[in-house]
Amino acid sequence: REVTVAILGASGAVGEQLLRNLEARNFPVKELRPLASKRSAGKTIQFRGEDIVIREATPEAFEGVDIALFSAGGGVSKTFAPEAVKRGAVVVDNTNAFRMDPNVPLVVPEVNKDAIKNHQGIIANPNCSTIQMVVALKPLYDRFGFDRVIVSTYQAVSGSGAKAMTELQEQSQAILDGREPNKEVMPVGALDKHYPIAFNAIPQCDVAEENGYTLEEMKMVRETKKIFSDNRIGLTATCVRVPVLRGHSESLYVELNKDFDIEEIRQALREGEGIILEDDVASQVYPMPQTATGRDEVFVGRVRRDTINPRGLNMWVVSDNLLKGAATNTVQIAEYLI
Ligand code: 11C
Repeated sequence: REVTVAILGASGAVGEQLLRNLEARNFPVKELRPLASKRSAGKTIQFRGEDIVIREATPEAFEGVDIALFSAGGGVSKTFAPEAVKRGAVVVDNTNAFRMDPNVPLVVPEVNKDAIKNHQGIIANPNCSTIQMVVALKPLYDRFGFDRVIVSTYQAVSGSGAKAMTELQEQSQAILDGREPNKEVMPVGALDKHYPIAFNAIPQCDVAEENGYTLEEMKMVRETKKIFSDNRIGLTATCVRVPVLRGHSESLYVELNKDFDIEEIRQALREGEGIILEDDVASQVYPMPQTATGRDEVFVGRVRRDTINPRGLNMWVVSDNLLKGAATNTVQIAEYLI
């Protein structure tokens, strides 16, 4: 069956990848309806070789829409998701607005696709750094179990949107030219204080929470428990922004509940859905953002046993944050819907 698909946030970094993903996966689109704020309405996007004008998002713009893919910020989702659902659409929301709502499934198909069928009109797409981590953890969870995960992230600027990508490029050029770099977006656009991300690493992704962690770090903690439906998972995260345009990297330490042979771990990862194992440090084979960019899979490497705890495992996980971390996961959910 062919469906009418709305994309809210069509002119953004993720919106662009949603369009390319629908094309690449031959999603059965009858009508594509790009929507955005008043500011971006009137611009055109390209879909299957046609120019389509972006319409302003209004409640009425969702009349006749079957599936609505939202990626325009949490506030916009809160305003328009109920309006779209009221008009019969199913919303796959890429923001933080509904993720922890008990009535909203939070889905990474490789881990919990069965949760999709319990939706009441809205399905949430997790945070990008959570998605790639849980895909890599899933085969280990199934075969060995774990209660303890320590993750440190090395996140690309595209996680903060298209403006952050431009900022990194312009700052790099300015510094190379000996000019003072402009600082307006990183680490968090809405805050007053900004630091250069070019030639730097900033240990802050998203705003601070009261417990001393950042929102990005607490998203990883909360979302992981919900996706695995397991409140025992004790996860701690440190999220760091690095001067990379696309592709989040993560260093994971996992304490497994069973003894393991390292070859068994590699085999489990090789067989894991959506995972590509690139693991041979002696031959300099490991995942990197540059080689993961433009790919839909989650890449895992540097798999090794902890030197102290024989049930401790270290690994390195990389994925394109705009694809599996956002657009690909969203479109996969939409595929299950139809
Ligand atoms: C980042 N993970 O890299 C964020 C971007 O909650 O969907 C995605 C934010 C979200 O800054």
